[in-house]
Amino acid sequence: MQEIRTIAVVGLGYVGLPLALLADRKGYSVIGLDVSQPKLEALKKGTSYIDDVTSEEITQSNVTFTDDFATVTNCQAVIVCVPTPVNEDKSPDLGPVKGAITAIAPHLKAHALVILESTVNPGVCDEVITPLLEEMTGKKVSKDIYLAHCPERINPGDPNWNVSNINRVIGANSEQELELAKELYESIINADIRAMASLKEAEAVKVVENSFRDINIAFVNELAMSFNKMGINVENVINGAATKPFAFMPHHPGCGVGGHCIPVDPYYLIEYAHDHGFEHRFLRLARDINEHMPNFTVELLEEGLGDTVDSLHGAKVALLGISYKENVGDDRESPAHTIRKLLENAGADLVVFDPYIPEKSTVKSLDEALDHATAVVVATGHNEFRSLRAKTFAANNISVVVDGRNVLRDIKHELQEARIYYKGIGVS
Ligand code: SAJ
Repeated sequence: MQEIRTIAVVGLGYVGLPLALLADRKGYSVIGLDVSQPKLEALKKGTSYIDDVTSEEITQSNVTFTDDFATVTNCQAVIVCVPTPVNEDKSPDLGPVKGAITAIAPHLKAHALVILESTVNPGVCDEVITPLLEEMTGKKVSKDIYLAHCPERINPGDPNWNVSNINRVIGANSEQELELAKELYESIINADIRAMASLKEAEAVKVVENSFRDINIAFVNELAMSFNKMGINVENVINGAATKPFAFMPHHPGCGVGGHCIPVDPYYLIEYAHDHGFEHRFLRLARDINEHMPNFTVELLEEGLGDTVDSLHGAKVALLGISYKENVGDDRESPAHTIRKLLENAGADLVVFDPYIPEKSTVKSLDEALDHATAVVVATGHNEFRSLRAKTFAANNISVVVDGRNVLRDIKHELQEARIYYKGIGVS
């Protein structure tokens, strides 16, 4: 078993770039591979495009950034960190993963270790990647070439948890591959690296942990819609339940579930189980509930605007937030896109503002957005929106506030005193 000195990281996004920089800091010779010229140009200029990575980290690193996949021939390990989205019909899209494996395969040396970090359903390593690698290299996986799965765990915007300190699981189909991969990650990451019994088990861990999050969010979203009818404040109830020191994990309702992980990963499990004769009714129902939340949010706005058939038509609405998550600029699968479409289709006179995504905003500032509007929908809990006060809404003649992230619930009474209609998600 050869010593690992040079590592290639394929895919330099919010997963791969921090990993490449960390491995470099740990003394490995690192090649950062990506097909995106804009990314490579930014990296070569020392400019970060990832919120959690500073430009200084890039300029101080020795990582070689390139699109030349032939450089893989110098590597003892190749870590694949490319996206695993879903298609329009929610079926898994393994295109980027297959593309990455196809690009590296011709250049892999004997006994090179390939590690997949991308989130996939159980079975992808055994049934897709292994045959592709063996066909393209003429080598036998687990014998002449090694394969392991170490699902990524990144929480963008998290000030405490990052690639250097988050526990990981690792799976492989032979002791030798498992040991090699475990040692590599233990030399890079200062956390528990848990060995699973197979590739499939490691794949299953990731889709399970993210499906767990999706169903828990769906649970509180359903509660929010129910409590909205009963006039019960769901956030107070959740926070009350969270005083129980065991067996309760608080989640919070909102206008929808976005991002590259939570709304996507359950479909990988749903599809694979379906192909094996099992229907994940519960996971599908959770997805349906979470995908309905943008509609529920728009219904709250219609109520606030008088709840007539065309109360939205011509309504001057400011949509605050495009990003799927507070204080980051990432709009993948963001529910704000669905809300925007619903409002545009209803003929609302809409402006959109997200301080983290100016290129998709229609106005340049929060002031400009509020100046235009008579109604506001908060779709992302950015700090800039959390600090809004009733007097600001009143000064802009705003009469309706729909709080899609319940981040203004503490000024609910202030708003109501200023005769401003306030509705949160399960908070009224
Ligand atoms: N959301 C809710 N209610 C909640 C929590 C989240 O509506 O109680 C919404 C968010 O607004 C967002 C979406 O769900 O639109 C996803 O939120 P997230 O906090 O799960 O953010 P992500 O997608 O960055 O999730 C990452 C995930 N990390 C990986 O998949 C590697 C996830 O596993 C983590 O659990 C999550 O970070 C985390 O713990 O914050």
